[in-house]
Amino acid sequence: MKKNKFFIALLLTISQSSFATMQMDEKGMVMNANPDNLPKDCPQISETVDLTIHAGHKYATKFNDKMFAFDQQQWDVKPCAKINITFINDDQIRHQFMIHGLPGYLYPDGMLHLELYGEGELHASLIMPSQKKTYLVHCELAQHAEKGMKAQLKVGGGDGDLPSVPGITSPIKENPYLFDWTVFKLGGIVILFAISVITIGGRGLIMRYFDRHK
Ligand SMILES: [Cu+2]
Repeated sequence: MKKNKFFIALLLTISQSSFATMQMDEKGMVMNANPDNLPKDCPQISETVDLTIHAGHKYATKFNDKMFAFDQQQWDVKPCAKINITFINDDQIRHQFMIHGLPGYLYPDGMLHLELYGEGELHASLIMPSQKKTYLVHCELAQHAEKGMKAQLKVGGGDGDLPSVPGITSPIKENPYLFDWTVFKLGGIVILFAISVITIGGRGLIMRYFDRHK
């Protein structure tokens, strides 16, 4: 009996320590929220920003060929800003709000992860570092980012735009499912040129060989 209690206590301690930054219920989960710890490079919090972010199919209708989107594709905060996020999923399906590239000593895997299994609302806070940087925000579910659920969070104006952010930057490839004929044409010209060089050169070599062995 005593042994069992000890093991249960031990298991609880282990599970609580390894999931210390994870909250989960039947509606969704929050991983790596950080409302309190200042990044090393921040002497203090510069501003507190309340951000309400919606996710859903209806926000994609303004974009061509998109299925899912956040209601905004870009946010801009000051260096060392504290952001209080309210994440609302307007769809009946799962959506995530993930920020990547955060400092690993505060955010395991450099990531803040919010996820709602269906319609609902979640809250999480984080504190951004001081450097000017553009952070990738997306939903990591299969094909959701490709279908439009991608955005960027800029700190201090950011350090450029990310590719394939709907309405902001063009995709790296217009449509990955279509064959890119321009590459084929360019490649074809190069191959034709190579073949002609080889055959002309080769013929010259053969002729020289026969000349020598007449
Ligand atoms: Cu999604």
